[in-house]
Amino acid sequence: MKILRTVTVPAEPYSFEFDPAICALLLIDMQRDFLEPGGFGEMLGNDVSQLRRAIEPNKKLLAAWRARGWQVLHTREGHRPDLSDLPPAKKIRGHGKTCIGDEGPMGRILIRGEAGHDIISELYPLPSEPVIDKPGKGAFFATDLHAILQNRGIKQLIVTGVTTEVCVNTTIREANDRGYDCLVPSDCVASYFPEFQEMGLRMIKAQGGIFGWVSDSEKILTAIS
Ligand code: TIU
Repeated sequence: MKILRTVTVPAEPYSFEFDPAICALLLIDMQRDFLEPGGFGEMLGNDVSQLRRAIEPNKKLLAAWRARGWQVLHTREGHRPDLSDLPPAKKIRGHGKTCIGDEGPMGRILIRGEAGHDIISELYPLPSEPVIDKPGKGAFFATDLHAILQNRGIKQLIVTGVTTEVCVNTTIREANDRGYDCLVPSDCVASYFPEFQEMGLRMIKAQGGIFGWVSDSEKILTAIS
């Protein structure tokens, strides 16, 4: 498919040009357990305010995408209630007192169907927006995301969500190897750790955009308005 580069976003390492017909907004793991006070993330000792900064910019970008009828997809990290898709190594990693599948502040931790596993109300998916339930950090591993993107003719992704160096970076690397162009608005992704936020973004745009492009939501909103 020929890409009609109709929108140009100032970005690093150079402008990102995209065709809205084949460019989807992909929101990674904006889940209650990662972002809400009292959730699993905070229980592990993380400062959720570091992540919550990304909510408002995501709301604006999502509203703009929806208003134009452009494609939106969401992901959630989590597992089957019987834990059959949870690698034992992932379950015991960290030697925490509470781990995936245990009863947490908002239901069983990272289990599909539980309150904490769901997406925050501010960015809740519309019925028309596919939600990809993923058992890993990358959104392409053990999911139907690639098939859905191919069926919809999507070749370019605006990737937002949490956390920058974990699920966002893993997904962008997977997407890059599958031939997708990825743009990351820096204010729409977040990490519990400021130094990982910075390095997570620098690793994407280094070496001529080794994994993709980095910009911000204001530049995207200006470019599409
Ligand atoms: N979504 C995502 O990044 N999952 C994580 O487990 N992130 C952490 O930073 N722990």
